[in-house]
Amino acid sequence: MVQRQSRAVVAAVGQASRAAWCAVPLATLALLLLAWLPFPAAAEDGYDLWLRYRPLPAQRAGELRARVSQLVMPAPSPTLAAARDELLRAFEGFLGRPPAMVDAPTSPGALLAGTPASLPLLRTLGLDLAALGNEGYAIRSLPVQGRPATVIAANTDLGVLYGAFALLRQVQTGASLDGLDIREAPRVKVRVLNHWDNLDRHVERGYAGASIWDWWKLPDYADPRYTDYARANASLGINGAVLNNVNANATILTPRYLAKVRTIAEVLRPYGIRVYLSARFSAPMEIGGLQTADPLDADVRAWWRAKAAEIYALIPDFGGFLVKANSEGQPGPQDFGRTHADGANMLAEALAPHGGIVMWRAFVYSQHNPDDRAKQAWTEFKPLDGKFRDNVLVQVKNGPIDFQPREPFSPLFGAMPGTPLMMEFQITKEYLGFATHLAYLGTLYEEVLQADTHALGAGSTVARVVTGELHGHALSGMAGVANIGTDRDWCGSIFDQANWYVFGRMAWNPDLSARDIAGEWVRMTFGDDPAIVEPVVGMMMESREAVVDYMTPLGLHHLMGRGHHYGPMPWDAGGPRADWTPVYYHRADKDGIGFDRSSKGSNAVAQYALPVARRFDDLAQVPEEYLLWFHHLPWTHRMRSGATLWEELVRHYSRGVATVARMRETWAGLAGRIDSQRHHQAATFLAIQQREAQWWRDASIAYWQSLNGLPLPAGEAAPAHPLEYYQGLSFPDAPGN
Ligand code: GCV
Repeated sequence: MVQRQSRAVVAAVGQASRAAWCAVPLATLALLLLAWLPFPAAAEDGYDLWLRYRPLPAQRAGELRARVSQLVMPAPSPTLAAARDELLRAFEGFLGRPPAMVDAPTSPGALLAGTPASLPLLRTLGLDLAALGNEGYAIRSLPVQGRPATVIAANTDLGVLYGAFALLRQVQTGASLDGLDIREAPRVKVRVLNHWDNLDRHVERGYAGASIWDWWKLPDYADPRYTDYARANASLGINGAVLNNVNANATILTPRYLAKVRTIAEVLRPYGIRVYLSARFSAPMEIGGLQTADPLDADVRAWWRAKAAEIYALIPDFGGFLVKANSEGQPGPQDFGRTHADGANMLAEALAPHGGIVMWRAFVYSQHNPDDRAKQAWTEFKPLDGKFRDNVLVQVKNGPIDFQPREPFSPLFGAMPGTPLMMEFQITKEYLGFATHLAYLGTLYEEVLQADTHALGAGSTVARVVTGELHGHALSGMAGVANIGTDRDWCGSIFDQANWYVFGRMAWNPDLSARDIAGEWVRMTFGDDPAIVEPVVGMMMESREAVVDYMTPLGLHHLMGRGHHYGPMPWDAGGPRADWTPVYYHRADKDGIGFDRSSKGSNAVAQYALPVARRFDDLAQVPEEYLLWFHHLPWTHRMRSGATLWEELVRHYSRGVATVARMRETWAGLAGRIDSQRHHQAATFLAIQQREAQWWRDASIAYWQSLNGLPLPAGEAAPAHPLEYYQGLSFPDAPGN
């Protein structure tokens, strides 16, 4: 909040000068002056996220001032007002004072922003806005009335807001504002955060404090944080928020709570963010007094139609419902002998007259089904392809199990040409070390989005399924399970802000590169000093692979602690469900390790298109990063390196720990270049990560050795403790559970 302080100081100086400023004691003036001076290494708490707008160095400030000396931007709508406020706030931050507001350019260096309706002058400039649609924007450097100017133009107010943030990103990332010719439109229609926030403010799998939705104070009081949340999302193009947990409480659909939801919707609306709710399938019974929630029952259908009408009367731009049904104990249509399509279509029918959509989750598996859990979503949903109404998106997790550090892409992508499939990524790091491990998820998202499903031949990437381009769907979507809470830095750590950021950028354009986005984020978050940018981007780019190495190398998965999912517990065979135990997934014994999903095993490979199925099935072709996901192999299996599987496994564990040690050193070397508060936080968390990476390595190796009795490869250190030590650890306070 350094920026806010300096704005306050500016105001204070202004007031002082209007009064008898000469009467102000010299010491006070000196203090005011000191507070005004930009100190690059001043402590920052991370609240401003990537929208920091800190003062630019003199030369760049001079260049920018010449480019943006005036702002021509009528703002007849709340969205345009939000865009204008953001530009003024940012340029005041960059330059110490905002550009002059004028009705028409009177000197070189004007910035014009608007739609042809809000700023008719734009109509004279010959801009072609046709292809930009409802959310796109153009940013051009061009002469206006004979003077060099910069123009942000769009068909809609929201497009202007997105364009304003895009222009600011240019400044923040050190790009020149000369010769701009940018045209952007999102490739995915519904770009939405999923909050797993309960009504008691506990966040399921949340590691950043409590829910930001303060249900108690709502509807009367809207925390100013909601506006900053909206700004951050709009800066990325995120246009929706599901406010409550998919493990839903029907109470959210009662009038008392809908009034609260309306207040949030009103704050988010100017920023183009629609609110959605997770709907509990049995709500008609729980809050509606009906005897059934059967989706084919006339009374149930009427209840949902009335509920939709009630919601839209309060929130005319309500987005729709997200539903987790018949999964992990949640009620659903199968409780009444109906299919997922029956359930989704009933809700879709209720929402359709109002323009709402249903996001129906395919994260469905049952402990009563003896088949491989990885196969169950495909088995359930593939036969329903083409049976959903056209305002239904089926929301599919990126992999077939559950947000593991690495999974192959879900075989549903590409397998349901008649149904728009929405991607569900997890931003919160349930399985990647919570908020205290640095794991930049851009590389994970990119790996999944660029995977080739071969559904319609080579080049049928998951990204093209998700955008709807592959199978020609107009409706498309990407969801990210939010990592946001009441922590001052929003995400539980500075580096976790990058995961919110990269999700939003890739939801806008799934073909953006993880490295480029990391570069953007670092420049916006820590400044564009190459001595910072290069090493920090380097750390981020290797960080997720490090986590895979020390937690779940070579295709292993689901080895974490029961319930809270903290730390290693590969020996666990207890608990309520076999398909929640690590032993179900690794199947290790004295002879070998891995889940046989090949054609000789569960045949999960057959759920992929033929070229992919063949590659995963064939030991000679399967990428080694998925080896033990698809194959059960002897510990002595020869890897492509010539080492045995056991030797290679141990190497991966050690490599993961070594990478974290290197990241930690790199970060330590940046002390003094990054403000002390954020540097200290990340340094402390990297120390935790190094300790826990070692723990994962040692506990895992100790357990595998207890099964295979093999010696460690030469040069590899023995685990620090015997297996019993690791097995005796317990963490009743681990968060997010
Ligand atoms: C919201 C995993 C998580 C659960 C989560 C579930 C889901 O099982 O551990 O906390 O529940 O996924 O995505 O529905």
